[in-house]
Amino acid sequence: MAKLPSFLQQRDGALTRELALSPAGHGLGRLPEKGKPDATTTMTCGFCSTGCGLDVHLRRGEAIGLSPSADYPVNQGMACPKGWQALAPLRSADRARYPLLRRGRERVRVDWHTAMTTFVERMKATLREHGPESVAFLGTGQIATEELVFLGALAKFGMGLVHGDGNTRQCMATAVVAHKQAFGFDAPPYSYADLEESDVVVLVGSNLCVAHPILWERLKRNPRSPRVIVVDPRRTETALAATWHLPIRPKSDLVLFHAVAREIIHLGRVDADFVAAHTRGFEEFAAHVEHWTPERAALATGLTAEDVRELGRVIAEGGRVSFWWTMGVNQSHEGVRTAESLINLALMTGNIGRPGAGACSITGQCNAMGSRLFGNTASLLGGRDFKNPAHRAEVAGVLGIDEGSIPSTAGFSYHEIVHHIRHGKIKALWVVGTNPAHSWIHQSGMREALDALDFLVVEDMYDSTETAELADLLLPAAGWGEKDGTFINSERRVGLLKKVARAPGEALADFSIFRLIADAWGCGEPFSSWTSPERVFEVMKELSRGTPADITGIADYRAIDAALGIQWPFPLGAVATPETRERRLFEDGRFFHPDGRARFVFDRPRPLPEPCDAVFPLQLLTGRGSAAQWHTETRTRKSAVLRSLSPSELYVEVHPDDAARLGVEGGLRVLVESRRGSVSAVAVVSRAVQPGIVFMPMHFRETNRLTLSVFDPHSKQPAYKSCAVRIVHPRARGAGRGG
Ligand SMILES: Nc1nc2c(c(=O)[nH]1)N[C@H]1C(S)=C(S)[C@@H](COP(=O)(O)OP(=O)(O)OC[C@H]3O[C@@H](n4cnc5c(=O)[nH]c(N)nc54)[C@H](O)[C@@H]3O)O[C@H]1N2
Ligand SMILES: Nc1nc2c(c(=O)[nH]1)N[C@H]1C(S)=C(S)[C@@H](COP(=O)(O)OP(=O)(O)OC[C@H]3O[C@@H](n4cnc5c(=O)[nH]c(N)nc54)[C@H](O)[C@@H]3O)O[C@H]1N2
Ligand code: SF4
Ligand SMILES: [Mo]
Repeated sequence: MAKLPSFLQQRDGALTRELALSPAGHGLGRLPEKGKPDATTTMTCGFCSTGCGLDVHLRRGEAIGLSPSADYPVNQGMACPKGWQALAPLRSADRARYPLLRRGRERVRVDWHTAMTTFVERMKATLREHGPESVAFLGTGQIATEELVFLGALAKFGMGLVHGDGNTRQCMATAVVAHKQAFGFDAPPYSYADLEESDVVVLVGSNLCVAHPILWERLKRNPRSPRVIVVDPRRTETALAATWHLPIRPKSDLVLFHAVAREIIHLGRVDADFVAAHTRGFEEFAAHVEHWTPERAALATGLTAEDVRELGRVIAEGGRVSFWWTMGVNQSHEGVRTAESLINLALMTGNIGRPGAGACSITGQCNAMGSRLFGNTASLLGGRDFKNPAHRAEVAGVLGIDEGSIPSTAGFSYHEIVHHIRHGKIKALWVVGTNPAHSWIHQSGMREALDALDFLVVEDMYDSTETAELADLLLPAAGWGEKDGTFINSERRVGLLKKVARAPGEALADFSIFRLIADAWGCGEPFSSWTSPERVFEVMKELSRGTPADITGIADYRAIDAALGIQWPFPLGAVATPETRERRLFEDGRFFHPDGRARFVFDRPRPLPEPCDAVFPLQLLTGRGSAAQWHTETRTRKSAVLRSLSPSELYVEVHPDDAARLGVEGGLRVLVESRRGSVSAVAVVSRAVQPGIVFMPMHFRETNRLTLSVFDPHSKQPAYKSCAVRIVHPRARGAGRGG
């Protein structure tokens, strides 16, 4: 059996049992014998935010296979390749099995006691020497909500850290700000059933077929033969399957939607009753958009003025219209205003709070919603505001801590943390469940930052990620399937994850790692009752009481299981029935601002931060490459099935006209260069991109060497989807020599 630190044995029976369960041997974690399953349990998929239900088939309590749940309301018997392969990443040779401590160039195995002692001594020494702002953390949208609550509370209220952010900043920050400004709370208003009840579905900057394939399947089940309109500069899989594709010029969405709003006003099709009863700011908005004629929009977007008018007509006369957006909107220098321009269209046409309607931000990671509500980074626990003294008092009351230990600001956002590491203010960083040395924008800046740190702690399932390899201390984490807790999906559904496999070696659930740290730090007192995820779920319920995301009516994990997931809100007294299984918000026309009204929020479009020029004449877009690849591929690369469905090499999509001009043929290895770096990629000549635009998938570590450090000013979200590049033929530079 694994050797346990003595304080751990005394303090935490649950943890002792967990370690005792883990096979302490070397090599692969012990796997259960294959054979006939003797039980089945349902849990939520751990990849994307769709949150499909998977039936995991067990033999003697351990997973031996899975299939999509037929009765789960989200996926109704369907799963994408990642879901089917969800168990495969657990059984991989590069799983982190033991804490590793850097000694010079080597990383040596240490026991948990040494790991915790080192963590505490180094972090405390840094804080003593350089002050409370010198240590920061980066979290994730891919661990259980209970773990996120623990991480955020421990770091900010226990350890006294001021700065911490999540990888959801890369992903959802824009939607969060847009929701708060327009609705008064970070509340995606829809349920997936709305996809099946719309007459017109407008998808903006969303490649649903690749990024949320099961939502695309739900849309295909719509019996109303909806018009599906895709606004995307690329002719994606989704655009090909749509009824109408608008190949917009990148980052011209805001102009387009202002012009569409103007068109609807000129057609006399504003829902004046809804606007008068439930919104504020329409007059100012109408005056603002009057400047954006279809002709001006045509110039900016590359569409025709008739396209712009037609889009206005279709939305005005479409019946039930829903607007869905993802990273093509969020990851922009003006993402928040663009998201709000879509919300404005829904509000002015009364397309919200009724079946098949809505302004719908689709989330990314399995628990991005949990991170937004309970991560304690940009928002105070429960979707509250750090700046609000009443909110601080509420949280202090629930946690039984001193109000003074709650900071009165949210602290630095992700890019500010990176900036202050590079400039010496932040000296130590704790990274949990994210891989910034691959995924962060403008990698040379990130590498400089990681190199400048005195102490880097990485808590991950694998010891081989780009970030883990740089760590001074690696904490081995259990993954999805190896621990209990809840996730919250895009439609606000709380679902369960369960322990159906043993973590390898001495890897521990993040929850247990946070327990160890709390005790070793000497700040465990407020968390002394937090002995299991379900105990923390009780705390989450209290934290949610009275907020728009109130879940005090969810009795316990068993109730979530029985109801097949439960959407928030679910306040005390709510009853789960088949009829309430899929619910949308705002059906009563009341929004979360104190006056109950939604706001029209708008601004002038701003110029592209890095326009193309004679030296860098091509605009680079980045994003998801295939349904089988997940982000930095630490997990999906471990499945032979998923590997066989994915490209093995970095590629760049180039339009045939550009390829001809450059003398580039498909399959040729070229250099793609921006002002920040140069990377080698295989050319794919394709009409999926417009002339002047190239696309590269984010799943290869090289891509972010090219991207530009630009952020939306309101959400601080990185603008991954536009920078200027050039393509250099190998003959010009000798690129690709030797293959
Ligand atoms: N298979 C797979 N699925 C995933 C993920 C994954 O890694 N792999 N990741 C998950 C996560 S965390 C996220 S956030 C989501 C992301 O899901 P999506 O946002 O759908 O995926 P992306 O490919 O990043 O970007 C979507 C589209 O935005 C377009 N776009 C770029 N610039 C613009 C623009 O200026 N205007 C418009 N209108 N469109 C533009 C791109 O051409 C691209 O097709 O996917 C989730 N699902
Ligand atoms: N160029 C470009 N870059 C992008 C994007 C883009 O469109 N273009 N998209 C951005 C977006 S939307 C996102 S969300 C980010 C994603 O960026 P990352 O968050 O960096 O990507 P992942 O590969 O999902 O990293 C998750 C890490 O957590 C680990 N992990 C998984 N489960 C657990 C667990 O239970 N516990 C612990 N401790 N670790 C775990 C995995 O092994 C992995 O190392 O990338 C962003 N980067
Ligand atoms: S669509 Fe998303 S949640 Fe559903 S199986 Fe695929 S990765 Fe999992
Ligand atoms: Mo994301």
